[in-house]
Amino acid sequence: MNMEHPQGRLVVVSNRLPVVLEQNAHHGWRAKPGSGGLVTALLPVLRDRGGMWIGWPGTSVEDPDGIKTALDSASKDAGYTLHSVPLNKEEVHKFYQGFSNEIIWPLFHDLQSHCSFDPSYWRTYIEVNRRYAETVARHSREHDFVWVHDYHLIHVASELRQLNVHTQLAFFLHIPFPSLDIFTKLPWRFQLLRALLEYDLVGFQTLRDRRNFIQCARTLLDDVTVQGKGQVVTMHAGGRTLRLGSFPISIDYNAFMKHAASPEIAALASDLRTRLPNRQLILGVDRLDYTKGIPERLEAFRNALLRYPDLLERVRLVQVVVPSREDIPQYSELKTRIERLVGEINGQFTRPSGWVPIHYVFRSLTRSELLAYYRAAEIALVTPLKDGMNLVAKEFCACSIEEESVLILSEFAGAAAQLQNGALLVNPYDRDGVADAIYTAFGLPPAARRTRMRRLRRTIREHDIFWWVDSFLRAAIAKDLSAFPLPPDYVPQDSFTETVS
Ligand code: GDG
Repeated sequence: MNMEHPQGRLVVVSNRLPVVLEQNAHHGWRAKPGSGGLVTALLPVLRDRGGMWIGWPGTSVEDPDGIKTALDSASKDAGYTLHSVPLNKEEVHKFYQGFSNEIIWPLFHDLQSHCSFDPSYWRTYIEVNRRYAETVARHSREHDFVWVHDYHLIHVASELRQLNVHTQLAFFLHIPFPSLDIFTKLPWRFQLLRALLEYDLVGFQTLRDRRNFIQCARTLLDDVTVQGKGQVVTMHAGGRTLRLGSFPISIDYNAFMKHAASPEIAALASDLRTRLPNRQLILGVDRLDYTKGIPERLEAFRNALLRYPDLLERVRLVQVVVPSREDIPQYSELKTRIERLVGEINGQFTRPSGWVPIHYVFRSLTRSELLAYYRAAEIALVTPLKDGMNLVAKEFCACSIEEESVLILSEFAGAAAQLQNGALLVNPYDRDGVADAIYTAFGLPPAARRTRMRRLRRTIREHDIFWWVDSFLRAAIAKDLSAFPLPPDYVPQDSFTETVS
């Protein structure tokens, strides 16, 4: 057990439980423990000192006994306890789709025109956050360390304090924190800001997110002071003292690397490559989401084909779009827009030789298929309009076993702060700039590719998901914050390169 971590049990709270629930006509509900990066990283801590995970099981079907039995049995396999917070259909609509995904998600990604500021969403958000807090209060004890995740649950600490829970509470925001001008558009800006102050530690993905938060607090609240300037600082505000840190989330680098190097993935990747003789594979992998900049990327790709005819028949863009949040109207409109653009571009450039510039996949890939694409691709095009971090960029590098591929990365992905020394950084709105980067990547000699990719892989290997969990937990209790200097390769995203085309 790491003595530099908080010593009580770990209580993880997230919107969704890390399980997949299935209903079977004969055996009722079954819950399969999840296998995402966060679970993998937290598992050793949860098993070491005991702990639990609290969240919504992902179904609005009301069968509390059936679901509890399934979660109890999954808990035995998982090595930690799963507790569910049931949500009915209206709560899913107003708390999850509404306040979380039609207000905070677009606003925090700088897209206030996508927000629907319905006051009833706010009321349900508070009620549901209260329910999560009650579940935490029911199951936790005095010295537990409660770690709440993400924008769905900002209010949990505030509710817990009202329930007289005084254990250590920490929060990590997986998405960006917006600048003052954008944050102040939120009708509930004071409430949300004060709610964050109720935690003892608040973690952001990047220094820029933390700086935005501090600026909002300084402007909206009285008597705010901040001490320190490293990865973790101390803030005094609203009569409370808390720590604020920048913890860029990461991946299980070794697991990705080893799986990508396996004979299974090597064979799948080589199969993909033989279907593209003499061509470079450019890969885009994104959830269906307007923050990911998919139409902008397709336009930039079209621009590249128009401006650089050398690329014709020499590249293929594989764009994987994973279905997500299709119940929200803007997401189904986005799907239609992407499909229209793919059709247009393919119609415009397809050659009699059989070359089709874009291969479009609209489904979730298996992990093996995804890794085969990562390993086979020469270029990854990761161009979100704004992203908390972007794990696809890191996974692609980890799987680039031959180290001969190129990452083109948006300046507005949190990952750019760590990866700018090896990636080709672009402004995703700049169609000429992205087209130039595609052409540069296409022509980059193997030695230059290797130098860049090695730098990227080293950074990700040294700052993997286990480093992330460890630094977060240590930041919660460290006596001396000078033990958290900024990593040397971690540069705030304050400088932008002028591209002249
Ligand atoms: C949020 C923040 C932040 C994708 N397609 C398939 C698939 N994936 C997996 C990837 C990756 C994950 O989904 C996507 O993670 P991202 O980080 O890229 O993006 P969000 O889903 O928006 O995540 C983001 C993250 O939280 C963590 O803090 O980085 O900024 O928005 O792991 O591998 N997995 C499979 N098939 C697919 O087709 N199996």
